[in-house]
Amino acid sequence: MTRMIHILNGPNLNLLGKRQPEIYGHDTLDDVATQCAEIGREAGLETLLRQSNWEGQIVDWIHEAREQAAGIIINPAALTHTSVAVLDALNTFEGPVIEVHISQVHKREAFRHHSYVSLRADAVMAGFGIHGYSLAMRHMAKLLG
Ligand code: CA2
Repeated sequence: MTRMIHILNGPNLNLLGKRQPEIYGHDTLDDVATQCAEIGREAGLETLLRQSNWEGQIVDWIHEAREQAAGIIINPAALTHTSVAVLDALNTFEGPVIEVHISQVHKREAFRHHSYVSLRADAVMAGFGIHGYSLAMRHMAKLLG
C-alpha cells in the first residue's frame, strides 16, 4: 500500500506567489503540490497538500492525519508562533513531523524566532524558499525508509 504524506499549510499561504514575492517568491502552493507529488512518486509516497486560514481546521486535519498519514510536513505560518493547539494536536501524531518555513524566520522579527511546533518537529527547514518542501519530502522518504 502507498504511504501518504499530508502537507499542511496555515494562514495566508493561499497568497503564495501572489503577494510579497520579495519574501516568499513567485511560486504558488499549486507549484509546491506538483513538486512534492513528483518527489513522492519517485519515493513511493502519495501526497495530499492542504491550506487553511483557520486554526481549528489545521487541528482537525492533524487528527485526520493520525488515521491516514505516515508523516506530516507542516508550514503552520503565523500559527507557528502562537498555537499551543497545533502543538498539542501534533503531539498526538505518531509518525515523523517536518516543519517548513519558506523564509529564514531567524533573520526576521524576534516574534518569529520562537516556534511551538519545533517542540514536536523531527526536523525544521527555514530559508530555502519553496525548495524547503522538496527537501522535506526527500528527508521524509529517508525517515520512512
Ligand atoms: O516563512 C514562512 O513560511 C512562514 O511560515 C510564513 C508565515 C509567517 O507568519 C511565518 O513567520 C513564516 C506567513 C505566511 C504568509 O504567507 C504569505 C505568502 C505570500 C504573500 C503573503 C503572505
